[in-house]
Amino acid sequence: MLSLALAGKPNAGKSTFYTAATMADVEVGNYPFTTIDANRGVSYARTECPCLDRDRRCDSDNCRDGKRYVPVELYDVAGLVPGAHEGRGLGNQFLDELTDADAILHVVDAAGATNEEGEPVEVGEHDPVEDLDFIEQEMDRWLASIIERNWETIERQSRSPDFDIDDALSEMLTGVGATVADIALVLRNTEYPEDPREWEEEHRRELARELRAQTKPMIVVANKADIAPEGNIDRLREAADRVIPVTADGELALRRGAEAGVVEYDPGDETFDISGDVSDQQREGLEQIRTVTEQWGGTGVQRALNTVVYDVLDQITAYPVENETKWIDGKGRMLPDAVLLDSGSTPLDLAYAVHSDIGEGYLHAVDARESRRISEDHELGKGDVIKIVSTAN
Ligand SMILES: Nc1nc2c(ncn2[C@@H]2O[C@H](COP(=O)(O)OP(=O)(O)OP(=O)(O)O)[C@@H](O)[C@H]2O)c(=O)[nH]1
Ligand SMILES: [Mg+2]
Repeated sequence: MLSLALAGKPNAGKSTFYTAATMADVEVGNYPFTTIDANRGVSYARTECPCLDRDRRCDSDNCRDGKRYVPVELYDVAGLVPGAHEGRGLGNQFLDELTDADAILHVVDAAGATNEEGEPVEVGEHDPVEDLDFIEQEMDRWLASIIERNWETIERQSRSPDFDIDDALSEMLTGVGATVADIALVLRNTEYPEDPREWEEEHRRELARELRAQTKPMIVVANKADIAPEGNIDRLREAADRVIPVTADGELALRRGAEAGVVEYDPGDETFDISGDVSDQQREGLEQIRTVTEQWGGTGVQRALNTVVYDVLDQITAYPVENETKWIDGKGRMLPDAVLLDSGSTPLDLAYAVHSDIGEGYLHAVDARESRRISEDHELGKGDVIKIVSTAN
């Protein structure tokens, strides 16, 4: 499963985002370092279910009337302050948690209602643009320190006559969660001496920077958009690439309202209806959320997740089935599974993603929309429904 991490300053709203996006119960508080241990849970990317092209909707629990929710892992880590790599705040213990993250949602308090350390201040008192860069810097320093720690080993290896710096670096970097392809790219983009004894600190830093940029793509969640002073979001957008205005609190209220049956809302909807009895106070709160959803086309929580999954990580969703005419599995369930794959993936990749046995026993595949066989190296498209024939099924 893809793994997405929420990182950012204390008190920015990471746990609120996490709670809203997973509907898990975790502690939220208006003080720094409410969260100490990482919370891990399942959240979803939203897409259109292929059942919309059929005469009935599918049976999946993850499909609501054609809105298909595809599971991804989400985790919420402790707040990070500048200097964390040298032990400030809760230090860098949580940085280790980011090792297996495929991407990072950097949660920023766009309202400027918390200072550099995450302590509450008046709305607008702190400039959130100042919070943008430090996460990357902290991660770079942390990675550089891991490289530093391994350097003695590399120096020792370099005494061997068949020493190769690229091989040695690759071996070390797979240890911090980078793939072979990532490392090849990083090494191509970095200049460094062949002899490890000639490396300076700056070489290690640059390697760390390239590695982080390649393996930890990031978007900015401009949270607390409901109370952000005018202009803050625009300024964040000028300063960073992918900035999504969000009200995590608003999303949480809508999901809870939907669960209680007083609000009609599915995660990712641009708007909502109040359908049950609510108190005047609740109605007022909901109408306040409406000002955000009207301005930004929703609360932004689902948009942030979708941007990471489909734009940043460039995933497609494919639907394996056993029966290519009815789009069902062996138990008669229609479109039971949705699988995220790197774009450019083939039916064989899908087979392996379903199960390694299915991949190993792969015989051929059928595009169920077209009812025709497709070759092993055929490039799958968004929303493809695929029957895989394997000796293992
Ligand atoms: N106005 C507003 N407040 C929010 C929003 N999201 C979170 N908050 C508030 O911000 C405060 C901090 O929220 P948390 O989710 O605990 O923040 P955190 O980033 O997990 O904080 P640490 O665990 O301390 O690092 C709480 O008082 C939340 O209610 C939002 O969208 N709008
Ligand atoms: Mg928290």
